[in-house]
Amino acid sequence: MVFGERFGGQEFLFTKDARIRRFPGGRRYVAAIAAAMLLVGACSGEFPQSSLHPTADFGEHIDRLYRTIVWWALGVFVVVESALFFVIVRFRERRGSPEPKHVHGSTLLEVGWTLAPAVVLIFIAVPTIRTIFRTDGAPPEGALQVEVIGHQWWWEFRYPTYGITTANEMHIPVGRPVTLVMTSADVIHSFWAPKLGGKRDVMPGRTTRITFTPDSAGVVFGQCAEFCGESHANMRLRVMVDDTAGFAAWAAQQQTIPPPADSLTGLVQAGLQAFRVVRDPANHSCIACHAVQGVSLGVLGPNLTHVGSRATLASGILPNTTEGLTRWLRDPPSEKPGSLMPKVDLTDDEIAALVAYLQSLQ
Ligand SMILES: [Cu+2]
Repeated sequence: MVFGERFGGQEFLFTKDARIRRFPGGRRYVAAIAAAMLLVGACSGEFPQSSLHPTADFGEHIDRLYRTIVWWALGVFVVVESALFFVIVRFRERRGSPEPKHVHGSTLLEVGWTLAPAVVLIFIAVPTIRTIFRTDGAPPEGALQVEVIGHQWWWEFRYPTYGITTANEMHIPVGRPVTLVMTSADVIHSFWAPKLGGKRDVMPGRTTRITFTPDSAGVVFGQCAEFCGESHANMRLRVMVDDTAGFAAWAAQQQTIPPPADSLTGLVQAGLQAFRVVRDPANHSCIACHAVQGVSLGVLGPNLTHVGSRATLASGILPNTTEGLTRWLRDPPSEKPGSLMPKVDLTDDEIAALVAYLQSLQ
């Protein structure tokens, strides 16, 4: 930490070892740090992620614990700063005052400043441990199970009881306990939708869980919270908390089977053909990585059987519109650095046809 300060008409830097040297523009540094902090504080924008207004029981437990700790921290701050202020004023050097008496060792003080933090830590540890057990228990009966698989850089969501596989947008019903059973296909990720609670690491070869009950409908934004490579920051997710009827309607729609290939016509049929083409020399093809029920079985990329019903693309970084799809198909790695989906030479006609086909997959 540096502090620029006027001293005898000059600005100085107070270094860690308390030596003072001239430091032109010190105040500008302080102003720049303050501005950067304000800027970071305003970063939520169109993708707000805050744990301060939880909408599930898990989030509320964390929020309550957080507030408890803030009050303890505030108490410690007031006591320590008051003592410091008192000492600074009471024992300041006065003109002509003799050197104060030097003391060494005080059993009372030493026992006091060992015991006081220990007592504070106990008052923090007890609710913390209670919260850990409360948020890590077995899922209640009747909980909706969703399998979460982290990939570089997108989220796969499977609903084993409904036979649904989707990506990046998880739908859950309000008021029903949900248990996420999570693992990773590659490296360590971390699932975090701050308003719901969490977070939990998502690891290859291991299963972790989060259980929560959402208490209000709406969209909850989330994000991978463990650095997992080049596009870690682009690994977003959305949790759509639907009312009971809305969730049932969504699930029913996701269970529909796309119309058979030979019933498609026009641009949509052309799009299906482009989707199936294997392109030399690199042998790239959509069907190698993506599944569409009745068309392809690829598992490396998101399941596209109902891609047209999703609000966003590419793990939530692009809107699922004609423009968004076109941008994505034209050059995926420029939209999402490191994307495993390569840039493929597609003509404008092929892109338009692919867009029409993908949008037809409702
Ligand atoms: Cu990540």
